[in-house]
Amino acid sequence: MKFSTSLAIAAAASSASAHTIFVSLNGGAIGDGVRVPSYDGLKPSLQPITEVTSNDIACNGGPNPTTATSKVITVQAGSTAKLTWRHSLTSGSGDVIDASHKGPVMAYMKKVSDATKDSGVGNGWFKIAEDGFDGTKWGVDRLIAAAGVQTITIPSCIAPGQYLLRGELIALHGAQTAKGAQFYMECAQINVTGGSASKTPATVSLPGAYSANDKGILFNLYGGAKTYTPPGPSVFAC
Ligand SMILES: *[C@@H]1O[C@H](CO)[C@@H](O)[C@H](O)[C@H]1NC(C)=O
Ligand SMILES: [Cu+2]
Repeated sequence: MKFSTSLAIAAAASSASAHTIFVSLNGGAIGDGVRVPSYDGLKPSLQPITEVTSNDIACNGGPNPTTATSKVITVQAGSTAKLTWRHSLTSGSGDVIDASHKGPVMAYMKKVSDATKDSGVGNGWFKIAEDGFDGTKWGVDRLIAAAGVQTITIPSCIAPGQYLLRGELIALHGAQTAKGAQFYMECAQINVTGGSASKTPATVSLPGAYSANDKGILFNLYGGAKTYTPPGPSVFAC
């Protein structure tokens, strides 16, 4: 009895602190061109964003003040980009996120005039990648198996110039109750070179694209569902 109680407390404590951060892009240094929280994510523990109507849903902030970075990372249109996720700013590749935190892993972009200054809040966002659920494994399972590296493709047909690149992971372990889904996101500052500008993506607003009752947000992870539709727009394709 005592033993199972302490186990339950340990499990609750580990899940409370078992969050995640998109810490770096394309093997760069942590926080170099990526707006990461200004503390290690452990003390105090990162707060997941749970309010989809909050401005913090765009590029984090609010309960997790982020550190500004003057770097803008050059990324070739049509190339592969690698977003590295870690439990905290000091975690190694074996500590990505608690395995209980199942859910989709996604990426969005937004064209901006100055990536170092734009808050990301408002219209202009389009989704470029989405890894949801294949009936067996979740995007988070694949992210852990890939040592925290989310691999996406920067569309070849967008206009060159500066963008915010927003990596997002939604943990659904508590999503069966309203506002129980946990949103983790950071924004990278990128300069896309070589885009053909032959297509203009339809865009959505953040906040705005999500509502608390979306099927992919108010979702029972333990209900035996074989399919899952992540929230937000469909993925932009060239
Ligand atoms: C973005 O790339 C273009 C084309 O190479 C370059 O002219 C511009 O200075 C770059 N801007 C930034 C902020 O890196
Ligand atoms: Cu967590």
